[in-house]
Amino acid sequence: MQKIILITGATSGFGKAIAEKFAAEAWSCIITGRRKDRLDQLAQELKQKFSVQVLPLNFDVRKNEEVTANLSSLPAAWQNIDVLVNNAGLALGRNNFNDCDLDDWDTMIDTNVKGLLYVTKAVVPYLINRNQGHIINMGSIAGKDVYPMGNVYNATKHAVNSLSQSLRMELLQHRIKVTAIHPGAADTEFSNVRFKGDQLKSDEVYEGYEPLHAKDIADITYYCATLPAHVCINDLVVTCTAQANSFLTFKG
Ligand code: NDP
Ligand code: 8X3
Repeated sequence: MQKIILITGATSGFGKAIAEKFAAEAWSCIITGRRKDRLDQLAQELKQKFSVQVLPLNFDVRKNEEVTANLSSLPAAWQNIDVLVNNAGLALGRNNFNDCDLDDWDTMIDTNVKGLLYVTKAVVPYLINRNQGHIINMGSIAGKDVYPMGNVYNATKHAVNSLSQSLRMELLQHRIKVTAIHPGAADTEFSNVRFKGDQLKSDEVYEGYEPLHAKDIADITYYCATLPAHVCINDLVVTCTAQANSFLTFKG
């Protein structure tokens, strides 16, 4: 019986690398995201390269009706989910409080917090049914401390940190593991999205040091997901060697 992983936000960055890593290890993958062309292409690639089962589900995590329509009545063969990775998320803008855009705040809160909740609510019944499972939430170093002009993004990742702790306590009785991974700066499409396509601004974030790469987070996620049943990494902060915390990176 192949193990099954569900990864939100698999169309780029960490999510895509996690799908590739688990598929390479013969896991069946449910991959999700809004960009259908990328999702379908990744599904094709994983099937061809690794001969695994892939179920691409195209929805927006901010819309609970889309989340439930896609996840609440999965085909029977896909209901035995072993690992859920709540990865979909984003930052928008990096401005002083007074200069921030209200729509950006709404989008970050709706995606990073409410989206994670909607997906988890839809998937948890499958895990409870089997009295086993593992939820891995993608937090951030920004959810462990804060940095100037990170205001609402920081707050959403603090919420992920807090929800991970609550879920861990409340799902203990069902033998469900909850891990929160909190990465520092990584060179995915994250900064391009944050700066709304301004590639120069995005590139500046990673100048002068080697950041984390998506593959690093994929390997760490795989390690967390494949520990023995009695072992759980609850909380894991990981940065590149040049980064001490969310506001101090040595660019030398
Ligand atoms: P990317 O921009 O490369 O990937 C983000 C993924 O999230 C995409 O697949 C995107 O898919 C998906 N996504 C965004 N909004 C939605 C939505 N409304 N509905 C469904 N899917 C959505 O960034 P990363 O890989 O870096 O980010 C992944 C996670 O890691 C995020 O939660 C981010 O906050 C976190 N993180 C990133 C760090 C970094 O420095 N890169 C460091 C710490 C944490 P699509 O657009 O197709 O919907
Ligand atoms: C992404 C890392 O430091 O840019 O969560 O917020 S940071």
